[in-house]
This record gives sequence, C-alpha cells and structure tokens, in this order.
Amino acid sequence: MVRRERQIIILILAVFLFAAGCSTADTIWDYEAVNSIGRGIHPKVNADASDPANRVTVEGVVIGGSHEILNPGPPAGMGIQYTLFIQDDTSDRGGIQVWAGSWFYGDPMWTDLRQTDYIDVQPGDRVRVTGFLSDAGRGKVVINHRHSNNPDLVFHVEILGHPGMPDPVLINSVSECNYFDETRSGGGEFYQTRWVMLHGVLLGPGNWVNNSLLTISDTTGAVGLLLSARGNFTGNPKPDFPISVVGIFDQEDTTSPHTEGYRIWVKKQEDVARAINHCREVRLCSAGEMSALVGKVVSRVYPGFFYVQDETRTGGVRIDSSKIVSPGDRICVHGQVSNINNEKTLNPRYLIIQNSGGAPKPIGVTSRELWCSSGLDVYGLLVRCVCVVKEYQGNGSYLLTDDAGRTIKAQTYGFDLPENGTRVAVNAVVAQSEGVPMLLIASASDVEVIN
Ligand SMILES: [Ca+2]
Repeated sequence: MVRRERQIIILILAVFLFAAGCSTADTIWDYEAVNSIGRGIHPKVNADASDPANRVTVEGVVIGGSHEILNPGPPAGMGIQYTLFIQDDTSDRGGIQVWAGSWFYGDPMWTDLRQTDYIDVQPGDRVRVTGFLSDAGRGKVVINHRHSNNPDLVFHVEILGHPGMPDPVLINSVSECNYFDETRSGGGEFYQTRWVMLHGVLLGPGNWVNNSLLTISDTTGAVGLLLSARGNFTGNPKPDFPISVVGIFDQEDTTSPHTEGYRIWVKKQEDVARAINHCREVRLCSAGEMSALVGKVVSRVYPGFFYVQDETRTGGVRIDSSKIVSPGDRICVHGQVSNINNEKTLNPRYLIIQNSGGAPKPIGVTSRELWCSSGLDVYGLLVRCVCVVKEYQGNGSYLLTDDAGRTIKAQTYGFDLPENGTRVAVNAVVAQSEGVPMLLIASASDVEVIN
C-alpha cells in the first residue's frame, strides 16, 4: 500500500514537473512578441549579455541557409556576413533570423568562428542556436553577437538533422500580410520569418537584378519583394505578367514606429512563377517555364502523377508528383511546365495541400465530347462515359468502343477490365494518345458493369 502511494505521488510529481516545463519553455514566437511600435518586448531581448543566464536556445528548420542570403566568407571583410532564417517547425507560427558581421572580428577569428560556431548550414537543416536576443530597431528580434567581438557573445549553431524544406504557407492576398498588428493575430508580424507563397501579384518599377527591392501588388494592396543578393535573377527578364512568389516573409523598418517595411525575400529565380487562374492555361505555357495554380481540386491519383481540375470543372491538368494526395484535396502548385507525349504537365517545386473535401463529381460525356466535336474541351477533366470493352493490348492498356461506335483507348493501373464485349460506365480523366481519346482509369471502383 505504501509502495503504491509512493508510486502515485511520484506520478503526480512527474505530471506536475512536465506541465511546469511546458509552460515555462519559451518559443521563438514568444521571443518575437512586440509592442505597439514594433519593438521586441520579451525580457531576454537586449538583456544584459554579461549574464550567461540571459542566453536563449532556439530550434527550428532553416528556410534561409548560410550561403543563400548573404556571403558568409571566409575571409572576413566588409559585406561578409553570416545569416540564417529559422522557422519554428513545431507550430504554424514563429521564425527568427540569426546574424553576424565579419568586420567586427576580422581574420583569423572569423575564419575560426566559421568552423566552430557560425557554421555552414543548408536550407532544410534542423538547427539549434544558442545566443543572445537583440532588437536593433529594424523591426525584428534576432540572435546576434551584439556587434561585438567579445567571444562570450558569439552565438553557437549546431545542426540536428535534415528534415528538408517545409511547404510554404499560402497568403491569400497582399492585404493579409502588409499591415502591422501588435497582437500578431494577422498581418506582417504573424508571417514574419515564415516560408510563404503569394499568388497573382504584379511587379512595380525597379530592376530585375540580384539585391533589388521592388514592390508587388494585387487589388488589395502592395508589399515589398527583395531579390536575394546571392540569387540568380540578374540576366533573367523581368516578368510583366502576374506572378506567384515563394520566399521568406521579412521586415526591415529602421525608423520608429517599426510597423512597415514588410517584404518577401525571394532566394531564386525558380521561386518566381507565372500565376495562372485556370488549369487549361498551362497548355499556353512553354516547356521549362515556371507556372503556378492555387485552389485546384485533385480528381484522380495515379502512380507518380495525379490530375487537378478547376472548382468550376472548366479544365484540368496533370501534376507529376509522388506526393500523397487524395481526390477532393484542394492544392496549390508552383512548378515547371513539361511536355509529356504532347500533354503539358506541371512538375511541382512547391505543392501545398490546403484542405480536403469531397471528391469532384465526373462530367457525363458522350463520344461527341470525347472527340471534341461538340465544342466542349474535356481533356484533363474527370468524366463519366459508357463504352464497350473491345480488346486488351497488354500493360494495362485497352481498346474500347464509345457510344458512337468509335474506338478509343483506356489505361488501367493494376487491375483488369471485364471481358471483351462487356458494356461499362467508366469514371476517368481524359487524356489523348496519338489523337485518340484515352481514359485514365485510376481504380476498379471507377468501372461499373451495365447490363
Ligand atoms: Ca516585426
């Protein structure tokens, strides 16, 4: 009995200590709290650096690596800086920048520090950083060395693993991110130092070169776009059409109140895509071009690819990706256009699953629509049609006879169609094979025998 009571007491103590531990461990989000003029208000911000207890430790996934944003050297010199952007990967909020300037140290100390503390880090690495928090009046709480060469103020970076880059979060319109809100329930402070996507924006004046700060806007407002100095923008043409951008949400506002200067810091030219509204517009893009769609519905999933279509069932497009999606998922995709057997497809660089709903309903079609003789273009769309099984050709391929007696093709994936002569109603995405309609049948449940 005594032993049992002791066990219970130990258990209660353990739960209490665990709960206490959880409630006192501050997160990146806590460290980034601001007041009404955008200054950091966490007690550790700008706290006495002679007291080691004022050091903080943060962990997260690196969305801006040591060589992507600034030139870290060595050697040391003016302009040689080390920076990382770290996103909290345990929640959907919070991120922090770390920064060091080589000219405060000089060689050889910088060369040493680049081996021991300010180490090379790749995007997608998970890191732990220990150092002092600082708000130097630029709109951000960061971890830095307080612009000192004191070895006690050096922050330490350690790589914990490599989970890979997170998916960006979609910002639905500029008006969601270009304003200051002290509570951080929305606006720029909510998105600060997070990996984001903004779709359907136009570029303002300015040169399309590395290290150029431009503006992007939609009908709801404008926000900054900073092209990384370490990027590959110089030499590429400036897009004169709506674009989709993926980058690090950042702020730089050096005058009080620090409530403006929000911008998306884009790392690479490939993170800028032509923003299109309808799936069918992918056909108008050139192979190799980057193109982006948002809010499209997954219709059917196949080995190594799937199709999405417009909510309005206007058109569809093939997405070449093995990422796990299900019919009814609503996705955003930003990727490169390819030409596979005369069909324009997208290879995602970024793919966001926004939410899941019911699978889309197929459109009932006849031979006229399958052969595009009714004026309706059904390629890439989920359809339902009645056919007769005609002939198996091996490797899951079949010939069918459509309702007008014309021969069409079908492709199955790991299952058989009923025997020749069987009349079936089929749900399938329509593709084309050498000018002939081809039904892509994802599963046996999409085939119904009709008597
Ligand atoms: Ca801020």
